[in-house]
Amino acid sequence: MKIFVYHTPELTPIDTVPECAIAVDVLRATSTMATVLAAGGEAVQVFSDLNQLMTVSEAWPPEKRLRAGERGGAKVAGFELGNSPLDCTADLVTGRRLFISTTNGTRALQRIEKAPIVLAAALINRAAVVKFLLEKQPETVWIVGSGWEGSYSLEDTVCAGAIAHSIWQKTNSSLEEISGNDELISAIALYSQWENDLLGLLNQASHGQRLLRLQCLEDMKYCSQTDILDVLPIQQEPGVL
Ligand code: 3SL
Repeated sequence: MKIFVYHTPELTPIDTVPECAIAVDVLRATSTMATVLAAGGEAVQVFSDLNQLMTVSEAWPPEKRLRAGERGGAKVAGFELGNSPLDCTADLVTGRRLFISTTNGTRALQRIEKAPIVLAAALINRAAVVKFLLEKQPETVWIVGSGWEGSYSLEDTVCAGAIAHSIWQKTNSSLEEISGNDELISAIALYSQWENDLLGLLNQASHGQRLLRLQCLEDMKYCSQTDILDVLPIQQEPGVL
């Protein structure tokens, strides 16, 4: 297995797809998606465009759908939910489809949707993603950070490093065997330095700072945990996990 890390969707090659592509948006889109599916959500359907989300979700009975919209970290007016995983309780989401549009996370998923296997990963479901990769053994894997409007984000890269580090340890591989690019090695180095204080790292991150200004510390504490949800968000059809 060769693992490539891309810090943002824009950095992925345009002329090829890997066997397996993984979108990461620790703060907070992929953490929210994993939470919804673990809590009994029927599916998660992603949109970059808010109007399109409204149109498509209209076709669903109101009691079977939930609409989540986030821009700049804040909930979009008229939507039931923003992008806080802590709002996605089993009571609310069981049996319902989450229609979601966020600033960066949904864009990352759309960028990789043509890969034969598409996953959404966060720190909270890292172990489930690693287990799947070890069983499936895809030849090439991309881990794609969502970043923030085209720029690097620490929290996505540390999650890429957490996934790669676990594969590296569990397979007893050499780094050369699993490394598809230099970014993979720097992601593992970042994770190795911060694995015992991931919340501390999230607090340093620019998007972490933005969320702190929006009073989202509890979300950050939740999203900084590793391996707490045994759930594998996997694409069923383009845009639907
Ligand atoms: O950018 C995104 O997709 C969001 O996850 C950002 S936020 O954490 O909801 O602000």
